[in-house]
Amino acid sequence: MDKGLFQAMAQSIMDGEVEVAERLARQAVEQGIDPLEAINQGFVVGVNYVGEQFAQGEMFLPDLVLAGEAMKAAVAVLEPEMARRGAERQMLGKVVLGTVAGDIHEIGKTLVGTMLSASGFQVYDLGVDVPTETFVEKVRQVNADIVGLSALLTTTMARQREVIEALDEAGLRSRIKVMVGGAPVTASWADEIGADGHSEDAIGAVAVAKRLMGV
Ligand code: B12
Repeated sequence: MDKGLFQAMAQSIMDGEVEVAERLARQAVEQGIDPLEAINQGFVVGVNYVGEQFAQGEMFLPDLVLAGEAMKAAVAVLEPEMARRGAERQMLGKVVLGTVAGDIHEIGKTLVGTMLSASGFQVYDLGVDVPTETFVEKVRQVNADIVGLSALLTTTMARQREVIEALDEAGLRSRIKVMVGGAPVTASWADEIGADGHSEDAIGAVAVAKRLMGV
C-alpha cells in the first residue's frame, strides 16, 4: 500500500527514533491503514533488522534498547486502533509475561513482549521482579493461554521452576503453556523444570508461542 510510509516506519526503528515512530503510527491511524499491516510491513521490518545487526555485532545494546523503545511507542499508538477495529478477536492468544522475582533485567523481556504483541498476541506485561503468586493470579484473572518467564541471573532461574510448581498447585498447569527465556536459560533447563518451550531470542519466542497455540 503506502511503501514510503512503511519504509519510514522501519527506518524509525533502525534509528531508534521514539518520537518519529510514534508520529508515523499516528499518521497510519489517521490514514486508515490497517494497524497490523503497519506493524508487520513497517515497524517489524526495522526491529528484525536491528536484531540481526545486533547478532552480527554490527549494532550494540543501546541501539537495541532504543529500537525496542521506539517499537513499543509505535505499538502503543496502534493497539487501541486494533482493539477498535475488533482485531482483538483475531488475537492468537493471551500471554502473561514478566521477569521473575529478584531479577530486574527488563530489556529482553520487553522485546519479547513487543514482538509477541506485534505478531498478534495479547500481552499482559507484569514488568520485572514479579512475585511467583502474581504470575499465578494474573494467569487466572485473564484466563491466559501462555505464561512467559524471563530470568537473566543464574540465581533467579530457579524462580521459573517455582512458578511452574505454583501453577500446578493452583490447578492451572493443565490449561496453561509455559515458556521460559533469558540469557542463561537453555533447552535442557527448560526440559528439567517441565516448561513447554524456550527460545534464545524474541523472534524465536514468537515461533514458540505460535507452536504452543497450534498455529
Ligand atoms: C543490561 C544488563 C543489566 C542492567 C539491566 C537494565 C534493564 N533495565 O534491563 C542492570 C545494570 C540493571 C543490570 C543489573 C545486574 N546485572 Co546485569 N546484565 C545486563 C547485560 C549486560 C545485558 C542484558 C540485556 O539486556 N541483554 C539484551 C537482551 C536483548 O537480551 P536478553 O535479556 O538475553 O533477552 C533475549 C533472550 O534472552 C530472550 N528472552 C529473554 N527473556 C525471555 C523470556 C521468554 C519467555 C523467552 C521465550 C525468551 C526470552 O529473548 C530476548 C530478546 O532477544 C547482561 C549481559 C548479557 N550479555 O546478558 C548482564 C548480566 C545478565 N547481569 C549480570 C549481573 C551479575 C547483574 C547484577 C547482579 C550486577 C550487580 N552486581 O549488581 C545486577 C542484578 C540486578 C538484579 N537483581 O536483577 C550477569 C549475570 C551473571 C549470572 N550468570 O547470573 C550478566 C550475565 C553479566 C555478566 N556477564 O556477568 N544488568
